[in-house]
Amino acid sequence: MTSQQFPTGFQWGTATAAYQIEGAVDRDGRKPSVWDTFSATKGRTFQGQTGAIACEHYDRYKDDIKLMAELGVQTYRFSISWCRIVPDGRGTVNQAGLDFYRRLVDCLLDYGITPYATLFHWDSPQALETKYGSWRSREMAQDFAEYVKVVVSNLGDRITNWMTLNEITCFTHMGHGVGKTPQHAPGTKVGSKKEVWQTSHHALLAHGLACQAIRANSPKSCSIGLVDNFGVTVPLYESPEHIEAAKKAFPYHCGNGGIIYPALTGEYSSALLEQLKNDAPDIQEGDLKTIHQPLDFLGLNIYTGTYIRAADNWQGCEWIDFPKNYPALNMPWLQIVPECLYWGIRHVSETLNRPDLALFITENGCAAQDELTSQGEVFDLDRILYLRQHLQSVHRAAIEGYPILGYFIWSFMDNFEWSYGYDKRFGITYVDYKTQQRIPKSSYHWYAECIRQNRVV
Ligand code: GCO
Repeated sequence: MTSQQFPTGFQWGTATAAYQIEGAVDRDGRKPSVWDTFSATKGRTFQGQTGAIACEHYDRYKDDIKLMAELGVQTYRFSISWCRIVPDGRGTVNQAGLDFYRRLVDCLLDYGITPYATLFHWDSPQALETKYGSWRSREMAQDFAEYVKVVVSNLGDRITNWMTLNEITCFTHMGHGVGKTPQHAPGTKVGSKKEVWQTSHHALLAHGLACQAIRANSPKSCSIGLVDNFGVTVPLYESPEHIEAAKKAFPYHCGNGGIIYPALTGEYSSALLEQLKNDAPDIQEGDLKTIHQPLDFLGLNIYTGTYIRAADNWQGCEWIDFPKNYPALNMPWLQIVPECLYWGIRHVSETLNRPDLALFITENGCAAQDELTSQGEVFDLDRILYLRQHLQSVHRAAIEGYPILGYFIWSFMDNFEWSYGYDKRFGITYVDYKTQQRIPKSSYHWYAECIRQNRVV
């Protein structure tokens, strides 16, 4: 095996999400999501941009999938929009919505690309936000499970890799604020931290009920995962004491102790509960058992990390702030910490004590200042630098024997970056939003070569 060679069978993929690429928001029976409402609200997104048109993927999916096939990916992670399938959130099923995803998946399968479907990527039906405050209510968990049952019953003959939810904190903690305007939809102010934590608890319940719905309704054997953007604590120096410190810090990261712990261990971390005290969510009898469903894999959305060193304080560790000019890419939080992928993988296996759990990097990538040359090309050498270093970190975990089975670049093409609108470009394919032309960037060609050689080039 040459250097940086991945094990045979390593799966190379790419990822997108419905509201970020599809457009066609009022087509074929789809009804508004909370992101339609949020992005149409003055001041919530960059220049008031919305996903109404996005990349017109709803109409252009055949050409996009052809471009994915030319890239050489074996897998493609996309999300299914609840608002296309059950437009009112509950009740009537929209056949045209199911038909769209059936066409999309059949096109993938025709090219030999394996579909990985995320059942929820933040676009909650507005009807349920209006009816009962969406994730602020326990009802949302049951309605989500009913929607999942519809999808899996109808598409489970074609899709056998399911991810329940994408990044719970981003549509709960970032979508509900105490005394400040949230950055994400639904953009609701609530009265206490406890109410915010109750929204993520309801999302965890939804995850558990969805796992049960998939297993009960899939016409074929399938694999089920959760996708999370947990906070990766990275040892400042790779010595036993600082590695131990990074492991001690891990459960204190709120998204870790409050999301990944209940899902993978059946308990909120004691470190978090100590911090939250009366702000902890109300947990009903049986909730944790419902949440702690067996999983076939975990999806890790990791872009950066936090450096930790050992300290003789009560926690035995301390966070190290980045120096002023620390290298970052084109997002305020995108400091370059390539070891974050290696340590993220290790934390699941060791800190969470789940060496049994298959892992995928379901998102990794960066926004960059992509500019078209006069020849109509994009030499995104900064993105290649970022991706090469991060893939080397994945490679290290793979050859050390950790169960990392694949990698999905975020993202296949430039798209609607939530409150940043189209101002931030994460794609390995450039999208000219005036013409909807797709232009493969240098990173696309570089990634194609990695896939061809099954190694980091
Ligand atoms: C996320 C979302 C993606 C983002 C990407 C860049 O992880 O926040 O899953 O939808 O676009 O991560 O921020």
